[in-house]
Amino acid sequence: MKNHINKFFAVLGLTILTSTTTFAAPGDIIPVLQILLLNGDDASPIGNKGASISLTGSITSNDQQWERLSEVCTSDGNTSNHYYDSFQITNNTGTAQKIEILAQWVGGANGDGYLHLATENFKTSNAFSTCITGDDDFNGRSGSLIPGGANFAPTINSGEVLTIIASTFTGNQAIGNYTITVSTLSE
Ligand SMILES: [Ca+2]
Ligand SMILES: [Ca+2]
Repeated sequence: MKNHINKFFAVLGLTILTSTTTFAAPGDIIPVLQILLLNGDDASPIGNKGASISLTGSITSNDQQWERLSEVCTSDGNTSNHYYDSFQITNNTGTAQKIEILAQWVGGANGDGYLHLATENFKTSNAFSTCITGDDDFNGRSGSLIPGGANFAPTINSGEVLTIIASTFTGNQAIGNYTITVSTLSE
């Protein structure tokens, strides 16, 4: 069984962690969870200049929670009860790129999302030190945009990995589906 799973992972192009290569019986749910976890660790490559990629997800009551920071990465007076998803992007274009990140919160009337960009090693425990910038509202509450307001267009260096955090304005609120578009600026 272990060999079959190893081959399955190999076909998917995923690396198996040594500590997780011991599986039990056929039909075990563990391999499925493992695929999801490993996929989550894969950073999505941004496009070349003028191109964009899309990331989709949903903020649900099953998501992790954090003390959602402000647009300038300071405390927003929140408690640690804001649901969030995180994505990693990377730059394989061979040269530094400026990017724009647009989140569209399409989950209905309660879709007041909040967008942040952080360094590769973002965790809820080091959010203050890894956060780069954020944005609450763009075009009303239906969107968030980095750069937004007085923010700057972030640079992602060649080979660098950054973390995008999709979250909410209000605590304990599952706002549903969203789409995040990461555009590589032409300038
Ligand atoms: Ca989610
Ligand atoms: Ca918002």
